[in-house]
Amino acid sequence: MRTPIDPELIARHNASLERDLKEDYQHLGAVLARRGVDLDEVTGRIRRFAVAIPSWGVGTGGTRFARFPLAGEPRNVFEKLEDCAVIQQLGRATPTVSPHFPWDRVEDINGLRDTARSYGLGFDAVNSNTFEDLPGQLSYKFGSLTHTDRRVREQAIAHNLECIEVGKKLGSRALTVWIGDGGNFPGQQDMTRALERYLESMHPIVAALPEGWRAFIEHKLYEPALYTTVISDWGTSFICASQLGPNVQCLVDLGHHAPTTNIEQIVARLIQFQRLGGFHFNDSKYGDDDLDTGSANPFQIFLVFNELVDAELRGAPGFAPSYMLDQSHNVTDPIESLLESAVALQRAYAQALLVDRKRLREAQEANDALLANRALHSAIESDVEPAIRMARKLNGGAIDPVAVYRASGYRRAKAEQRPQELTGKAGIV
Ligand code: RM4
Ligand code: MN
Ligand code: MN
Repeated sequence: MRTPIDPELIARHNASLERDLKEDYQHLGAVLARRGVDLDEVTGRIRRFAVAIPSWGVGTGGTRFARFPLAGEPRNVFEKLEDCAVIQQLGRATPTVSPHFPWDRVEDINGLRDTARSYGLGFDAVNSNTFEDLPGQLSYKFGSLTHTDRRVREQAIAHNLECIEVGKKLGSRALTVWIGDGGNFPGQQDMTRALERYLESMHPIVAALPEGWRAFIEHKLYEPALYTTVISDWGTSFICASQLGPNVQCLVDLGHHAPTTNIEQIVARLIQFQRLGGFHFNDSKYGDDDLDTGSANPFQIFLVFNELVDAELRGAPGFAPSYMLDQSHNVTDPIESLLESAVALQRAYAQALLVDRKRLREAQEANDALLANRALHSAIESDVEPAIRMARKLNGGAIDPVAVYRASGYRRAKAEQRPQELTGKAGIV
């Protein structure tokens, strides 16, 4: 297997941290044993936790105003895979990549699959893109799957079918459909007819899904359309999934709701009715900010994981969400951000595993709001870092991945090997 970071460097760093880790781990084990929790069991679950890297996330993002490229950032999907391999080699929580087409389009799809394999990587959901124009195509300026012009709808359907074909070759098992369709002015779009056209367009896409595949419908409140958005909320997403078939589920992007929305409640509902397809994890303060997961509001991620762990432990029927990140890194090295984001998810997961669910249930049944709330808070008060570090070490990664990454000089080397062309292009990703 190809290892972009020198394994010797990881081993040396780990050797210098091993003693402290052992002590910290033993201490945490003793603390948790007093509460009846088996630390090794928690560590085992963390070891099996996995989240996909978005291929678009390893490049530097930007805002509507400017993009400040990072020297040595990837210039094509093969270089993106190399960066994803670094993240996986050090962090061991991100064994798959979620590709985006046409951004990642290549002639040799089998070559792409083999390159991923050579790094020990696989592919998660394939993302279609009908929110941008390509030269020589009909324009998506006024929509794609819901466009008033049948020819534009057909073009958008054909693109999704192509994504499925590519995904089959890559070993993916899901298609994520996010459309930017909507309107900027009251009256611009007939809301009912737009949704009818969406369903009509989605039927042939769903019909083309191979056995065992799922389609994920990703909703988003607004942007790029600023007055109406066709798939604006989880209600619309849920209705469409129900209309389209059992293999169509909802994808929750953490940044795609109004600021005060109770996202964990949406998650609970989708689990209850077997429509939770997956996540695009990120963090935000105002809107679809695409900040690093857990960097601004880690409690939100914990509350989502509290629902996920509850479903996992009780074996909720049909519960198999696909975990993916969807972030835009404007001021950090994307590799470092993605490493830290995967850890933030492991932390939320580990903390949710520590919730005393029996005590929580008893408090809920007795309407003891204070004790019920305390059951959640005592879980996040525990320092689970030793469990996360131990899981990473046991999985063959670095105890301190960012320190090893910085010491490796990877980005400096890439800056020489990957000279950039300055495009001056602004953009969200
Ligand atoms: C959208 C949405 C999609 C992603 C694009 C790049 O806001 O989150 O998931 O594919 O951005
Ligand atoms: Mn997303
Ligand atoms: Mn988004």
